Amino acid sequence: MPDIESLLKEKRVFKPAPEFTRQANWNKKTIDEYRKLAARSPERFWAKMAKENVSWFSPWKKVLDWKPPFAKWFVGGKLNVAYNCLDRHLEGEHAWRRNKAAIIWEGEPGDSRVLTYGELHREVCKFANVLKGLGVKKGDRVCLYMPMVPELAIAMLACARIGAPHSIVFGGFSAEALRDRINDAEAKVVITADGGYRKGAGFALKPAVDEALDGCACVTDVVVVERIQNGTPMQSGRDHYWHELMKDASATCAPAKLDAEHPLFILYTSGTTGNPKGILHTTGGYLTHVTTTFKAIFDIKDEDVYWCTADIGWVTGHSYVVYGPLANGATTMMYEGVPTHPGPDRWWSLIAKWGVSIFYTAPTAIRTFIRLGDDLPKAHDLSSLRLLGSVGEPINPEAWMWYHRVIGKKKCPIVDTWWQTETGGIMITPLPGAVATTPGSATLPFPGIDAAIYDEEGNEVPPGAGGLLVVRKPWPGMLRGIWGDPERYKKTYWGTFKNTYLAGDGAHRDKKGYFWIMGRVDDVMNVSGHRIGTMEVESALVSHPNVAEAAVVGRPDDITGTAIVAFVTPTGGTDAGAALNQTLRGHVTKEIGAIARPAEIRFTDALPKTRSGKIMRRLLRDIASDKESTGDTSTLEDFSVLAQLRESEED
Ligand code: 7RM
Repeated sequence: MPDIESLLKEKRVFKPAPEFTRQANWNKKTIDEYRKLAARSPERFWAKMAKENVSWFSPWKKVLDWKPPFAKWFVGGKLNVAYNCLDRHLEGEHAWRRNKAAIIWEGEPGDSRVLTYGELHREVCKFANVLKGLGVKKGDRVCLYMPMVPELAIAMLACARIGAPHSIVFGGFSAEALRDRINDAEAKVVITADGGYRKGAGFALKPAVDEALDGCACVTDVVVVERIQNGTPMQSGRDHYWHELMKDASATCAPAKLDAEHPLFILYTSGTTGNPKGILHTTGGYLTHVTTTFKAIFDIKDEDVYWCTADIGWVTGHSYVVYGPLANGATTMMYEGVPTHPGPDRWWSLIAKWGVSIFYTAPTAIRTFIRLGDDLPKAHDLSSLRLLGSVGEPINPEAWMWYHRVIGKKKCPIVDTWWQTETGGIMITPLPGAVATTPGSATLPFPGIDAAIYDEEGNEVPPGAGGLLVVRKPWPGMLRGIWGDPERYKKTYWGTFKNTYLAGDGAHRDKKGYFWIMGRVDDVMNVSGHRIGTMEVESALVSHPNVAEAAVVGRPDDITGTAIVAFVTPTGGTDAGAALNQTLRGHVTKEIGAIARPAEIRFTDALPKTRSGKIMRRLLRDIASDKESTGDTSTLEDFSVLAQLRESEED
């Protein structure tokens, strides 16, 4: 990993400003105390957090039941996530929040909606009754395939209210990808929309659901939010409009008293095989983790307007657009469309318009804006900002400095937060009132998180050395399994080191103990902060009749972090030209979605393989990024393949 060298030279240190520290939710003293407590007993620390930050119907009997690799947190405790996100802000000392904005939503065309806690509670109760009316019972799975509209958050909370785990499928996924996920989770009901707005035009979403449901026997009903009014075909008996079902729904719905380990959601994420994994999260531990981290890391106050730009279809949207902010009674903003419509300054105008004070986004977006120039943000009043966050991939020091200087005007702390779909919430992060930051480092583990870096033998590496990022103790937000596949769960995350969670990222630690995350070490690519398995794209490619064999690798890209490069061997007699190239890109889009479409396809007669027939991806990665292969090629079966591949570059 040559990048380690350049990153390690990064020496700039930004200390928390005293004015920030003075007002921080967690000041230095609190954090010292918490770190001490958590070091002695993570369980006692998390129990304290669960008590302080979450409301329970009945207390737990045991904080942690750890039978590696299966954890149960707050055993015997009863609670409800929707109650924590809504009802408790309408009662007691916080009753005034009834008329506080819970969600500020803006559509791409410029329409907007502000839902107060009182209104959101009402909508959620009504939709929970709608779900019940459709026969959804506690434990039944509900699939959400929606654009970024308030109804998405309402549907999530309604599911949580009645104990029906949701499985959200990002609206950019294709009908095929949706079908696989509906079937894997055996969802009973699908919530969708006729479409949404993107790049200045309406796009249809419902036809993908119709196509997906062609191969799904488990789904009985589809609820359709009318967003773009495109008169989408409705199947009578199966499809219902949201607004029609809501018309007569009662606004009274008691929150189900759910077990702390009751499933809250499944979220599919890419792994090293072609099949995405259904990551399972449960109720009490997850809520404790996201509520606590949100309060401490984003320093949320009642006066703040918080905006996380992630789509709710990814875990960042689950934990830090919806559950973390609402459980804290915060105002959370949602924006429907692309950052560049109607102009490339839309995001900055949104910050100025709504007075956003806390802003959480991804390095790929920051790099895009750097390229668009400083004039765009400078033309808007960004003085409401007081804290910035980054997530999704390593942030390069140049992007960090630009974010600090041009967006934060050198006065906003930046929290570079490392975590994963599997971890549920943030794991490694600065605490803005207490931890000095250095561009490119996510700094230190959150209290109660025992992160370390191991070599291949499972020994902790010395400072400065690279290795594998692991977590040595269970934590409340950790995944509870892979839906329907306990063996894969054991093998993927716990099969390398004894009783230790393997994150799949390479990292190293500097002399201060700060963590520097270097990116994936497995066959997972991180494209614009989104995880895509090389195998997924390969399976999509080989499912096309003109493809004999395919190998997919990532190539470093200035904007998206990684660009997808596919090496394809066409079947005999196929003309490997521009037409096939276009066809295959379209094919991958259809099978998975546009996010997985290769940036480049190279045709070749053969792929480099070992004598045992394994594709040598390391070589392909070098070729894709135009690097000399310096590594060992002694196991390569046919050397002429290499020369040929180097010549396969597109014009
Ligand atoms: C939250 C999220 C997880 C993968 C993870 C890393 C990478 C995320 C950072 C980061 C360096 C960060 N969930 N990653 N955050 N790398 N610094 N602050 O992104 O499941 O979709 O992806 O993303 O490789 O393993 S995710």
